[in-house]
Amino acid sequence: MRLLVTGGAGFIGANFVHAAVRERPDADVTVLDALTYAGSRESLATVAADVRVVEGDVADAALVDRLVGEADAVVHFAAETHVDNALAEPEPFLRSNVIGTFTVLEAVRRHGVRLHHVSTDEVYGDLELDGQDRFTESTPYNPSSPYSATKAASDMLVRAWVRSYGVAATISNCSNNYGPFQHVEKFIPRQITNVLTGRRPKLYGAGTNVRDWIHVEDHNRAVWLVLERGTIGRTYLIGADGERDNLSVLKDVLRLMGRDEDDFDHVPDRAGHDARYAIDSTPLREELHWAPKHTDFETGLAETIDWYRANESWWRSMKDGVEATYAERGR
Ligand code: NAD
Ligand code: TDX
Repeated sequence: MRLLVTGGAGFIGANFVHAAVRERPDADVTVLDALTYAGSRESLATVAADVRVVEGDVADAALVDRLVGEADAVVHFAAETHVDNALAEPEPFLRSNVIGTFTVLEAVRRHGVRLHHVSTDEVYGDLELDGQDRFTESTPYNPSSPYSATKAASDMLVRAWVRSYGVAATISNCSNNYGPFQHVEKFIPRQITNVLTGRRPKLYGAGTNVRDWIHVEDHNRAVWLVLERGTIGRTYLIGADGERDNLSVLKDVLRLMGRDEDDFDHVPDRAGHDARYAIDSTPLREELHWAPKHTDFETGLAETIDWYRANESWWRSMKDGVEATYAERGR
């Protein structure tokens, strides 16, 4: 299978490409990535001989048309992804997430190529903090941030292109990922690298917000299953029953790194901060027989901490700049 992976130099995309090279020798992988601040060739260094990396914008219609024309399937990860950046400057999110997805859709429509669109549970907005309900495929869209609004818009475009033009597409909406190669702007890597650089971890507000954590390898195994066996036009929710509040996750990080559990700073809360995300992934489990392999969060977190310790050269040059930006934003 000739596979075009957009955003393949980012966190989840790079892990997807690593797994494809490792486990799918029949896949011929091309990565299209703009190599923004969030993407790096270093994330693909160990598979550089096995994949073709094209540096370019997913909103570049001529380039996307050519690459899609050479592919049997597209897995579309490319997006601006950080909520705090979206709040500070939403425009790049409109361009990459909305126009970028539109550009991919037009190319797969012209060439009759299969598409899997990777999206987020944040399109559903948030749930009550102490509720028992979870997001399902039929939960109404209710995005809170400029980021999730643009992801919701991109999902709607995919649905419309399936219905109106018969594009062969599927969508997945996954919860919060953790694991290797995640940018140090994101919650878990930020706190790990804060400890490793002698800084104090930073918790937004009271830390009661709940995220539903899933290991990136479990997310990517689900993406493969949906790509190969999913029903065209359907949306699959991906989640591993990993609900935890931010304060608990932060205390886990501190404990696993040998620090006092109170050795962190409270910083001002995020605007519009979503209270709780939780995924009901029953259809994925029952119809596609997916199950997460990383079922113990603390083990996965300890392995992730080990990865950041062992791969300081991957994140070190980004760290000071990221923290300077956070400082400007008072966080
Ligand atoms: P990331 O920010 O680490 O990586 C995004 C990649 O896309 C980067 O390599 C970047 O260079 C590239 N990119 C951005 N704009 C581009 C453009 N215009 N053209 C080409 N490439 C561009 O993000 P991630 O965490 O790996 O997320 C990947 C996808 O998964 C996104 O679509 C995101 O919405 C979705 N998702 C992420 C999570 C999560 O927890 N991280 C959860 C659910 C869904
Ligand atoms: O320093 C921090 N302190 C803190 O308390 C940071 C960076 C975050 N937080 C909180 C905010 C959130 O409640 O931790 C939680 C997780 O924050 P992020 O890592 O920014 O993730 P989130 O906003 O939940 O969105 C992530 O999951 C869904 C990804 O960034 C999205 O791309 C994905 O769609």
